Parts: sequence; C-alpha cells; structure tokens
Amino acid sequence: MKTIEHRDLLKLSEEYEEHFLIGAAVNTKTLISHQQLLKQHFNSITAENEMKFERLQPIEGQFQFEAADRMLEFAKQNNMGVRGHTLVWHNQTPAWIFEQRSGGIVDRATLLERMKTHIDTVVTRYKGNIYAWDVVNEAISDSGNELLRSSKWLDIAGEQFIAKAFEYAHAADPSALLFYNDYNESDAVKREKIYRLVKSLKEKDIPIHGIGMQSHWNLDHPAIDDIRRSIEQYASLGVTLDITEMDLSMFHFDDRRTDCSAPTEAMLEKQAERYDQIFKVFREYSKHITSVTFWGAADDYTWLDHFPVQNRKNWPFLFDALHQPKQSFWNIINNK
Ligand code: HXH
Repeated sequence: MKTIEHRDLLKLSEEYEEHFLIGAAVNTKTLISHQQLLKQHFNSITAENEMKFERLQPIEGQFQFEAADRMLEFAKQNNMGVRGHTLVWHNQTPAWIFEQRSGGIVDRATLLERMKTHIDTVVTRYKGNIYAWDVVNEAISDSGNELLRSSKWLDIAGEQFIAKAFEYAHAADPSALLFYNDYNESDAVKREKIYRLVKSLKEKDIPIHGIGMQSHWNLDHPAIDDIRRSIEQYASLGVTLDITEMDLSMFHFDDRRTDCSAPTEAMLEKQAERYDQIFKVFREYSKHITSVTFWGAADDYTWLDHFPVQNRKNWPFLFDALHQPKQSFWNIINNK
C-alpha cells in the first residue's frame, strides 16, 4: 500500500526520467483546470489546438500568438519542454491559404511561399523553446494502395509539399527535432506506408528526425505485437520516435454504445492491464523514444467525449475526472 506522503511526493515524470519525457496536450481551459496535475506529474506539454494553422494565422498575415504564448510561458515557469503541433495538415487549416485573392485556386509557387512564410514565422518565434515539431500531420492515406491522402496540399503542390515543409522548418530552427506524425501507425498496412514515406525522405537527405506515433488506441486494439513491430520498423530507419497523442479509449472505433455513464470495474481493470503492457514496451524501446505525450491529462476532459459518438463520455487517461490516479497509473509506476 502507498502511504499518503508517498502519493503526494511521487511524480510520474520523475519515475520515468531515465526513459523519456511525460507529456500532456493542453488547451486554454485545461492549462488552468489541470495546472496542479500538470505540475505534479508532467514535464512536457503540447497545444491540443492552439498551434494549428487556423489558430495561428486565421487571416493571411494576421498571426495570433496569445494562447500559444501562454503555454510556452507556463512550460518555462515549470521547467517543462514543449512539443509543437502542427505546421502542415489538411484539417484545421483556413481556406484562404489555398485560394487566390481574386478567387479561384492558388498556384503552386504561391502556396509554397505561403507555407514558407507560416513556418518561418511560427518556428522562428519559438526557436530554442520547442524541442520537437510535428511538421506534417496525417498525410498518408488509410485506403488501399494509395500512399498519400488526397488533399489540397497534394493537389496543388504535389508530393513535394512534404519535403518542402521539413526544409522550411529546419532552416527556421536547425536544433528542433522534426517529425512526421500520423494515426493508425501500428496498423500493418499503414505502417508500411509511413515507413516508405520516411525512408524516401531520408534517402533524399530531407531533414526529418522522427516519426510521431499518435497512439489513439483502445482496450483491445492494436495488439501489443503490432505496436512492437511498428516501433521496431520505424526505429530501423535511425529516427527518433515520439508517442505523440496517446489515449486508451474504452470503446472500439465502431462501437456506437451510448448506455455507459461511468466506466465499469471491468473496463478500468482492462485499461490498467493495457497501460501496463504498453508501458513495458515503451520502456523496452526507450532508447528510441524522446517523449510519451497523452492527448489530455485527466478524464474530466478528452477530445473523445462525444467523438465519434455523440452523447458519450470516455475515460482514456491515467487520472480520473477528479484528477486522482487510476489503477492504470499505479500499474505503470509499480510494475517498472
Ligand atoms: C488527431 N487526429 C489530430 O492529430 C489532433 O490534432 C486532434 O486534436 C485529434 C486527433 C486523429 C484522427 C484522425 C482521423 C480521424 C479522427 C481522428 O477521422 C476518422 C474518421 C473516420 C474514420 C477514421 C478516422
């Protein structure tokens, strides 16, 4: 049994100091409501939304840095690292970037010029204060043999948009680690595509240093062996791996149940067992892993509340809705 004193002194990030940073995604609300928990257990933060293109440059040339700046300030005061998320993505990106001022679709050169201006401005502003950037997010297709997903970036700029983004980011901050970030990263077919993309970038000497495994997982999926295989295959490219957006949903992606208003004991037990198994793998491969970031911190708020099923809460984290450690937390501490 843990004594109260031990519980108050124990810090998850210290317990994992020899392995990797422990991160949480924050937003402007949780930066306040989760601040005690963040200070106690985490040594890295990521903006859930506040560094996305639509937030930083909603209108051409009009940058809005207030919310992101507050996060950097919080991190600085509490001696935490910051991961940047994300520079180039097909979602949460304003329409203006793809449009001509006179109407119609923008030409390739102008689109790349706009991309460069955005990346220059943002990466330079936080130069030296952000240890890693998700440079390109979710560019790979989930379907069939197609490598890249169809997007305006791809349609207008061609597949080179990815290499360009990394070159611009590296020029702006040569010391930041630059990541390609994606979900379904442990799926056998998508794993192969991510591997192929990153391999081809490395072969062209594009400055890419890591693969971000989003790790939006659930109680059964993916299998531990698939997680392990992905880590091994990605690491074989000589890149760093970050676990960038981890959560363990209580529901399968196609489970549409809405009759669950609190997690059952069985769910909590299963989740604790999964966290235990998964962190064993993370520790085993920790020489390849810089940070493990959760896409939130405690169960009172998660992007999985009402997604993909309306009127359904989820409980994916190590801390419950009252910010108390769950069995999942004790498992990854005690079974080290
Ligand atoms: C992440 N996407 C983003 O990187 C992050 O910025 C955001 O805050 C939350 C999650 C994960 C994701 C990707 C696709 C998706 C849902 C979530 O959409 C799907 C729709 C249908 C089927 C499968 C995925």
